[in-house]
Amino acid sequence: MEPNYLAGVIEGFYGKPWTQEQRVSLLPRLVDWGLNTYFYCPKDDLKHRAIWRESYAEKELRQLAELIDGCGHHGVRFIYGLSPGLDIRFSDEDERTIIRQRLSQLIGVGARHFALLFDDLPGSMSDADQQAFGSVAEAQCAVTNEIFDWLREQFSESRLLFCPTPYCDRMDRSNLGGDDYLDRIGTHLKPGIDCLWTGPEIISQEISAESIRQLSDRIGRAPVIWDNLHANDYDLRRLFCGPYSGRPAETLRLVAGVMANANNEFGINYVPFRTMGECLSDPDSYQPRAAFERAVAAWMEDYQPTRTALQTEDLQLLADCYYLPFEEGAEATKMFALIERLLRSSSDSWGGDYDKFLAYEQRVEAIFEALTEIHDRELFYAWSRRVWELREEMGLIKDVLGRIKSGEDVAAGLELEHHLPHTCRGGITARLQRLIEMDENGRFSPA
Ligand code: GDL
Repeated sequence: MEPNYLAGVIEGFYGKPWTQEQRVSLLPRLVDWGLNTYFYCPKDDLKHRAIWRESYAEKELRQLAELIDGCGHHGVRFIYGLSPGLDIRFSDEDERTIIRQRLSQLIGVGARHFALLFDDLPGSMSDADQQAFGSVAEAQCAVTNEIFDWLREQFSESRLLFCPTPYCDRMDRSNLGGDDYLDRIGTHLKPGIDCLWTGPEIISQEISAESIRQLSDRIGRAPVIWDNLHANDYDLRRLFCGPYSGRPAETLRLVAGVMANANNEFGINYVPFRTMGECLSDPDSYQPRAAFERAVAAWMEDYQPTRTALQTEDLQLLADCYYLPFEEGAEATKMFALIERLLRSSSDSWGGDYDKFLAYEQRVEAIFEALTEIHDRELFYAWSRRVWELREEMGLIKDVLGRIKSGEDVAAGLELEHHLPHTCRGGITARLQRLIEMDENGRFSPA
């Protein structure tokens, strides 16, 4: 991988940003994993987006300075992202001055690379801006180009990244940002500015080389992939610790970089980042499952026990249960199929499957117990509510299967000793979810 290829991590999710300690601890690992960039743009750092005009207070700035120094020390490129799109007045000169002031504050503590992000916006602008620029794309380009020139006058090597308003094929098809948005970017955005892109979807299962070729023709440059494969801010129940996958070697050669937006839960990103590093270092021979198994084994270093040790195969089962957006890992797939079979068949035909289920149930229970005792409390907290829920469901299934096995008629509904009415699967959101059914293909209908 040549050094200008942006390979790294984006802290770019909605929700609670990582702590300073977590970010600093990430840097040497990035280097170990062959990654070279850390991109700071947490949506809920107020000064990144909601109140983007306000400079950092001294204490906040000191922390960023420490992080930038840390990046310098480890040879990791630091990129600072600003999202002025919610309410910027493109035609107002003062607004550009404010952007320069905001970036200058960071330049003052060592930042050299920046991004202007225009994602997750309505895609329209004021009448005054419409008159001045004619289109959202041209307005965004005018501001970004001006900042680019200003930056390059000071630092000839600075990178400036731009996130378009339609940042995946689906958004482009729905005409977000107006007619010919991406073609206008191709015409008006200065060469040398990088353009971010998430693929066919916001969360893309696959990113084909052909889709990148078509996009590059339109935007007049090779995009940098903003990869949301392991981001989990959109579904509170999930964690993703499956291997980096779905980006063929040819795709990776056609882009100017790949950066992964991450799980909110910092500690859960070990396998995603490590496998991405492995994939980018040698995309032709990369094997996701083998890389995953190696990464899980290495991840055991984070699970130092106080009492009972977690076993590697148990961590792998857990990681299989919280794998990728579009698939469970091998062992979780097997476990689910087993449970489905048991619940949908008569107990006469269960054979040895019931005992296999009981073994899984006990394993989940034991995994939860072992997790509660690890030294790294943040890592335990990252897992705890999800694994608690998994354990609860496994326990509930055990109760139900036990009653079926003893010949009880369960069709009328069971009252279960361990699950008092209204003390599980409760709350307004869960009730709302029950009003709308979702089928296997993710299609919705009223229940
Ligand atoms: C998005 C947001 C990102 C968020 C992700 C997953 C981009 C460019 N922006 O739309 O902040 O974490 O989806 O929900 O991806």
